[in-house]
Amino acid sequence: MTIEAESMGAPVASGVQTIGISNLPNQRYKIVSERGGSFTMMVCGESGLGKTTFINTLFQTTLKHSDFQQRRHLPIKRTVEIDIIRALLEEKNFNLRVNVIDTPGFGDNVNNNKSWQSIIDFIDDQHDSFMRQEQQPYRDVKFDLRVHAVLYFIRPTGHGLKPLDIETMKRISTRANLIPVIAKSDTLTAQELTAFKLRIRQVIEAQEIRIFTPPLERERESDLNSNQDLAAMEHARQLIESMPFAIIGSEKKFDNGQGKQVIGRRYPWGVVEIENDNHCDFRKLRSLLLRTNLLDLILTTQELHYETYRRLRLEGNSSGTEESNSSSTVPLRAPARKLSHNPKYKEEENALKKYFTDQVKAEEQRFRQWEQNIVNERIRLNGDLEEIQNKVKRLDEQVKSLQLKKR
Ligand SMILES: Nc1nc2c(ncn2[C@@H]2O[C@H](COP(=O)(O)OP(=O)(O)OP(=O)(O)O)[C@@H](O)[C@H]2O)c(=O)[nH]1
Ligand SMILES: [Mg+2]
Repeated sequence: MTIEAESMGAPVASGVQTIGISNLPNQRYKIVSERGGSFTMMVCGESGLGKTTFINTLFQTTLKHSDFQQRRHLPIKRTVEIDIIRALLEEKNFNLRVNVIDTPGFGDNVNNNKSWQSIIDFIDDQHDSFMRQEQQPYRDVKFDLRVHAVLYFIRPTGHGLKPLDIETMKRISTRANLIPVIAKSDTLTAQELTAFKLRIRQVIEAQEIRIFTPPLERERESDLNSNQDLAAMEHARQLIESMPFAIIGSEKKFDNGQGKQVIGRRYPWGVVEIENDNHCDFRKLRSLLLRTNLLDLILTTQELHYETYRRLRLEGNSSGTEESNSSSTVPLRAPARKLSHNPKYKEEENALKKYFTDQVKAEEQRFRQWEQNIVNERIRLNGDLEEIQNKVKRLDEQVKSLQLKKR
């Protein structure tokens, strides 16, 4: 099913629910808007875990008026091919283009070997396409669908992770920001969920799978703003404690028993509310994706995942490593843990960070200058306006005196 929530030129969510993009600290806001304000996420995992439903739920709770509204009444069918859903979130003149990549579920086949291949190929292809565009003499990149976050849906078995989950997550985590989520968490009790989360975290650690973790401290000096920073840190801690996020998806609204219509799932004993933190982690996940860690996700994709891809591709090419002619082939990568312990890599990471901080400072300086120019221009225009108004006044008086003389 394709839902094109974007209507050309027309803001689709103007003035509706505040999702908080414009609340990002100024600097981060600026960088995001400078980079085109585009965010791409992907959902993947076994079939029937509610991936498509989740996308609809996410859009339903952030977009209120759009052609998405009409299309969402279409019945959800099994996803059979990679599907790109676009939406435009607008808030206080800040536009964020959101692309969500829906993927066909895997795991149904007797032989699930390599069922992750199309997902991995998609992620690699986007890096590859970006790299090619960057290599052009005029590097105004037109098409960028690099995946900033991959939500990996885990079946709510209560037991643990399957080898297929582990295999797939490992591959994703070396290429993109991986965010594991527990699907259909309404099917587990609170105790089961807590134990399940713990078990998953243990497996992730034991298998050395690198998952995206909200940074607890801001590394950039300019982000340090005591109170705001403390609150952000506390929020990040809460997010980390909740991982892997337990989510529930639904497109239906029910009365929550207190006369309020809420998106949820109805059971004989009551309604499970999707936007209730006591019922699931949907709000936390949404906040991480579209608000608090939007920039972290975009920047790590650029600085870590894309740069690693680029470096490996270039190294692979120059050393004449045999590659298949498929552009989707990516050189083998070192496991995440090894990467982060490699001093050479660390050096590179630090250099990148420094480069980024310098860029931000330069940008800020440019912005301030620009702001000052605008202020000066306004003062000049106001002066001009006053002069013109005086002229009009004088001419008015002349007309009046001429009219008097005529009489
Ligand atoms: N209990 C429960 N059911 C859900 C939830 N989310 C989706 N479902 C149901 O699960 C079924 C499959 O949902 P889909 O959204 O099509 O799942 P999918 O992961 O996109 O499936 P594929 O496209 O085959 O990969 C539907 O009947 C949904 O109503 C949830 O959070 N809890
Ligand atoms: Mg689907």
